[in-house]
Amino acid sequence: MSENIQDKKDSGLVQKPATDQKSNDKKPKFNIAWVYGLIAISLLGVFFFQTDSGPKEVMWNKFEKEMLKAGDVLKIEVVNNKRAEIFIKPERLNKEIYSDLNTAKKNTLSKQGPQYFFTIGSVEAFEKRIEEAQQDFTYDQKVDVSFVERNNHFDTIINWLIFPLLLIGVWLFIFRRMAGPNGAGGQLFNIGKSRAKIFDKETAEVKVDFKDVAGLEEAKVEIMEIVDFLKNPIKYTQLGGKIPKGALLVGPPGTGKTLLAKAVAGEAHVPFFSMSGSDFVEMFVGVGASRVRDLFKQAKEKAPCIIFIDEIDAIGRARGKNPNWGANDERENTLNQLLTEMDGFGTNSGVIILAATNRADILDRALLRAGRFDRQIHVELPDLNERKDIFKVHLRPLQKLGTDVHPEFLAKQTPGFSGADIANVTNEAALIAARKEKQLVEKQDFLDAIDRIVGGLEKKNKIISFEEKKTIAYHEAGHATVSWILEHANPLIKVTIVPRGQALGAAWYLPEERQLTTKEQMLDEMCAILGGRAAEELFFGKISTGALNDLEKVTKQAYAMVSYFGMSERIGNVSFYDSSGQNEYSFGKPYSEETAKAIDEETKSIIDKAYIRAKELLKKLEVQHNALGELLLEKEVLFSEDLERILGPRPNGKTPHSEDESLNRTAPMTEIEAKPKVEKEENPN
Ligand code: NHX
Ligand code: ZN
Repeated sequence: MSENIQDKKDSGLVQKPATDQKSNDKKPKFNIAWVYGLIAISLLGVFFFQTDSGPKEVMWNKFEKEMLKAGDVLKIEVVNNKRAEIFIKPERLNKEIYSDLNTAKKNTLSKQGPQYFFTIGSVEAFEKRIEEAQQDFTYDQKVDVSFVERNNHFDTIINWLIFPLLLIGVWLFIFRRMAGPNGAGGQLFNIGKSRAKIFDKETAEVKVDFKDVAGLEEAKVEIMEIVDFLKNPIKYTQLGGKIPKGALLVGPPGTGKTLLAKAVAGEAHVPFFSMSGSDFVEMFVGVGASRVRDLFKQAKEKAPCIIFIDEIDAIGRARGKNPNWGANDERENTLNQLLTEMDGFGTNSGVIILAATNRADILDRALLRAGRFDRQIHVELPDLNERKDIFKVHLRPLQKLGTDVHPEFLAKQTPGFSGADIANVTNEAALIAARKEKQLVEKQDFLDAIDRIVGGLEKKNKIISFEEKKTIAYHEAGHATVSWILEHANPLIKVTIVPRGQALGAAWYLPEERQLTTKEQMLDEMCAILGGRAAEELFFGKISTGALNDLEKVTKQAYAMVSYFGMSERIGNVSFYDSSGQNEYSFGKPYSEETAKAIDEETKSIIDKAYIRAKELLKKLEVQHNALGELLLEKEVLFSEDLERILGPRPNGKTPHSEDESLNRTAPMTEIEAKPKVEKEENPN
């Protein structure tokens, strides 16, 4: 019996995975009410029947003295040799002693009786007692005693119906509870089922279409083709072409891979199974593979359709070379099953698999070979124009925008931002404007939002001593000075000594958007980064831990120059970069000890040279640098205008404000108005 019910439930789940979630949300509630109702009704019934209906129990003595000897008894029926039921003569019922029979019974039931009963030990003893009690009675007065066999319907019902029903109810209740979406048992019962969410015509949850995807023009073209494959496959197959099985969306986080997939779902009007790679993974062995199987089974039933696996790297990571490494066995089984399933159906079966990852390089090669994820669609960080479009999309929901907000300007201010970052910027800007009790979201709010997202929260109340403050100011002034006069360094927008995130101060650059970086650009950049520590050393004679982030950046860059980009003469045009990612499990380095030493030395030499250069530049510009540092201490934020005033125009003329009229800001910004309290307290003079 239990198996049947479970089977039914399971098959229901198989057929309707999409509504699974919803129905499970509602059903248990219904069930709880139902079961509770059942219990309540049966309890009530028991209570009602046993107390209100049927005869009242009476003690032998009372019966003998007050009823039998008084001649009130009409007859006695012994039921099943257990229970003696007493029928009182109707005409005697209005006697005082019968007034405890309740009124309802006096009127109807009790007229016929039995009104009383008592339980007898044995038939023999009962007969003897009755006989003794009626000793003095005449023959006519003697009471009839009849024996009846009676099936107690009530007991029968209780025994055969209500208790099993109750049991089933309780059992069902527990079962549902366990199988529900939150119950531990739910996972147990459905462990091998795929966790895919399905979106199709009935579930109008996906409202994204290609119109909502800004930027990503090339990716859209590619993916639209896939939609077309599904919509009219004949167009492609009649020429003998085969419809591809899958496409891999590759790109950094936040660039809209999932959005693109959702747009496909919204556009294709075919069922769309969505699932994350990590959904396959469970601690039980074989579950991942079973889920893959189930997913494909469901998909094939609904073909044509799309399967979308987000974060496929969770299962698609390259399999280890050494099979005894263990630990990853389960993941490998899942991957193997996926590979098999992708090969298992014919090319034209109408199931197209989309997968998204931000690390295509670590995926197993077998997954990427022709016939599986044939095509890779690269979803890159948006460029200037794409960011502009994305801003336009995200500015739409903002109700009131200041007249000074232009998508072009915002796009220029956000190099390297992903679509998700831009969404974050617009949202943050609206929140900042609301915090300032403004009626409009203005340019300044957007700039503050960008700063916040890049640098983290401003910490104006951080306790910083004057000595530290000065070190920070000179450090930042060092960055500013060096980057200003170096031809290839990134243009500086502003420097600040307002703590933000984990940084105590920062120099803000607006990196040029370029595809290639020359050696000169790298060297100049490193020089500018080292300008901070150089200034500390030169003008304080002390260096601090503050340069940690700077040194980290520089070291990585120098190391990359030597070992990846072939930019050191001693190492030569050699690169140890591994774009295939296939050597992840081999620990040793792909070069000899001597080369390792040479790389280290070259890296150090590059950094040393850049540092010396930075120091020389700063020595030459000591006056300007110190002026900058003092001004920074005073104003806390300096913009490129201030820098130009002190340092003169930049050598290549590339200053952000001269390039872009709209970047001219009306200093001072809010930061200056609210100076940290600490400074005043600690330095009253
Ligand atoms: C800290 N951060 O964590 C402070 C808050 C010149 C003042 N101690 O280069 O902010 O000092 O141009 C353990 C030990 C980060 C953890 C030392 C984490 C040092 C940023 C570096 C400004 N701007 N550096 C910069 C900065 C810092 C850091 C650490 C740590 C500096 C500098 C961090
Ligand atoms: Zn620094």
